[in-house]
Amino acid sequence: MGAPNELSRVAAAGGHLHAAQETMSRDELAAVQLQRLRATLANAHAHVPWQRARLDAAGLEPQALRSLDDIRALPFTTKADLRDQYPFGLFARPVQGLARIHASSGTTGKPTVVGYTAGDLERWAELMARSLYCAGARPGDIVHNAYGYGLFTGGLGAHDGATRLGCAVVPASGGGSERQVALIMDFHPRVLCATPSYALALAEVADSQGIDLRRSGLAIGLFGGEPWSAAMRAEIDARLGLHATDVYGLSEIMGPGVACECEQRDGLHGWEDHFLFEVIDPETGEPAAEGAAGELVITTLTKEALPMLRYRTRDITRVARERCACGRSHLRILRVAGRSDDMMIIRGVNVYPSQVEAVLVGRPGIAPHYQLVLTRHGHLDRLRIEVEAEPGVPEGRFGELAADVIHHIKSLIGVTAEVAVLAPGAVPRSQGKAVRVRDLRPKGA
Ligand code: DLL
Repeated sequence: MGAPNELSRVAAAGGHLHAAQETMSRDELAAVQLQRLRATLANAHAHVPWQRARLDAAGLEPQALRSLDDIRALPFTTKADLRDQYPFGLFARPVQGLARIHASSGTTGKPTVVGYTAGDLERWAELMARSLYCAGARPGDIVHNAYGYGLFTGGLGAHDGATRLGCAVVPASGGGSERQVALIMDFHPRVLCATPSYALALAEVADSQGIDLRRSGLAIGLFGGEPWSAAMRAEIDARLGLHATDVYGLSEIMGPGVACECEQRDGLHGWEDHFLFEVIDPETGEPAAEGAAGELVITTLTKEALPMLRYRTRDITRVARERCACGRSHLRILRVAGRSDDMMIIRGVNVYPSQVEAVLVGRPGIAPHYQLVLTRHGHLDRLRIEVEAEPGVPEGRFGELAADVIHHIKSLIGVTAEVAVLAPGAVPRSQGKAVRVRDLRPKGA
């Protein structure tokens, strides 16, 4: 098992792909941001009637913008706005001038549609290459890309970034896990890109075939697209023998590569020369106190086709602005705990799925596969946790394991949950983003 050596190799690698941009002083960054914000507002004002109306109503004259804070006069943009303007109403370029269109299906109604000019794709590839490098990938690496290809931005986003960095990409996409494991063992990629839940699904398939992925030569993982806990990271590090790093992004803003961890793994560097980040109190819309948790709001600074102004991500996080030990000056987005949409309220206690995950993963006898089932009884919501026993645990012990999980959920999160320990393989596996919550509560109640 080469994990410790690999870790020191990653730590020793250091360096930055775009050193001038990644290490500039915060004052320089702010100056770049202000100039780009003016250009972005001008682009939106000139080409998107919906944005022009909002900018005019807010009295924001793009070229007269004096400080980054002036943008607070502008109302937020939400997913609903994108849906209302379906499909191309927020585009600042005619569709004929675009190079690519992506869409996310979402759970309700119309998909969210996003467009890119050739220049937007260039910058996305650069930022994803920067992210890969930041995580420890290097030109010449083989990158096994198990993000889904298609309308989802994960596959093509990681693909273009790895190509830009000078890597050889294996465009595996999601699914066909046995074949993926075989390819990983035969090709010896140094880098794996996948959702964290799919990385774990690959480890499980390898285990069931008696294959040890720690011997594959994988050194670095770039995992994102869904929330994952520190406990899940430890599990993935151990089972795949690599250094699992967190990468964040969303299609409305660009796709993967909006932010990425460096070898310190202490928050994700949000690329501030291309995005303006705010953290707000989701209730009031006011800025959260410095360092406090809140909803991440992002404004694009270099997007041509789809300039986004104050987009409410629904992602709950905190940011740190001190310079990181890696030398990068760009702020760090601390692990995204979850989306405000995914927050459950169980007898008055706010709970995110990732908090439950942190309790489950690594618990003796329990496998890291779970789903949360929400039901309503009278006026109260109830939480049922479906989790699997590790292979080899006799069924006679399931009751005792369930009692242990109930106890730890109560003492660590403060909620009472029902727990069902199921046989190995009973929880559906993901090929992309895992479905963590099954909400069986009556709609509209
Ligand atoms: O998931 C883009 C992406 C692909 C990012 C691959 C990273 C890797 P969407 O499908 O639009 O785009 O979903 C975006 O996924 O608002 C978060 O709620 C969640 N998300 C993405 N990355 C992370 C992460 C892609 N590292 C939504 N941690 C976002 C937690 C994440 N949540």
